[in-house]
Amino acid sequence: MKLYSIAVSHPARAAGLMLRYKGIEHEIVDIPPGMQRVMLRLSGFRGATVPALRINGRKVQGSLNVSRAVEDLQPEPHLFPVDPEQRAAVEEAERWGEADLQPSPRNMFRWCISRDYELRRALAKTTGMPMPSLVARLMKPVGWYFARVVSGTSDESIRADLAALPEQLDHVDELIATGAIGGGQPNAADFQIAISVRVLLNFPQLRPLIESRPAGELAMRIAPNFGAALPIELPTEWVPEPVSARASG
Ligand SMILES: N[C@@H](CCC(=O)N[C@@H](CS)C(=O)NCC(=O)O)C(=O)O
Repeated sequence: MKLYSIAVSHPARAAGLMLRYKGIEHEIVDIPPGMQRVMLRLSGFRGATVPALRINGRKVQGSLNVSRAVEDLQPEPHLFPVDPEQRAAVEEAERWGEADLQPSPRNMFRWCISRDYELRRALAKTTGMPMPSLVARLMKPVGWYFARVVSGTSDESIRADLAALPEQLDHVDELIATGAIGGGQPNAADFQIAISVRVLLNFPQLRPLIESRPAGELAMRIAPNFGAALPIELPTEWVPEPVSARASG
């Protein structure tokens, strides 16, 4: 089995963690950031995104499809509860995680990458690319393309994503409180949601909003090692205050 990934991709890491949880042997093919469209096409995939999984010749793309494909392949340990009501809650949480939460860190990261040479250099370095300074210069138009054309970000959209973040984190905490996620055995929604929260912990300005919440603890439990803080700088005035600061006025 081959998992096509990008080192900094959170849904790709979620896929890798699910495979590891199931004990399914797999090879990880790490694609350099920005090269995924070309590499995936050359590898026979139709879609442009990671995670992309090749299982005995079958091609599966998208983290929601991956969780189901690996569950079919090897049911134990379960990623989806057997009880229909619990399963529905997990599926709903997973869908929310994929559609609502997952794009936030990606959009913010791409918007910052398109504007910030130092961040592009840091990304090139962490992902082991040769000549990071040159790559950072050459990748400027690529960064712009992903930020503007692929992700459709703008100043307004990033400001709105940041404003929505506290509510999204509240929702993660609620899902933990209701038991849909955060139980003793991780399910598909745990992997989907925790990895997005985990990647947000790598944004130095957002870490204080997250780390003391149940959401932050879950993220560190599911994915203790995922990347490292990168010099991501969001406009300070757009960054929401942590809950404790809001509560004390
Ligand atoms: N929501 C999908 C999308 C994943 C996605 O957008 N992956 C990004 C990396 S985090 C990617 O490969 N993007 C490449 C592109 O849009 O060209 C999933 O959960 O699999």
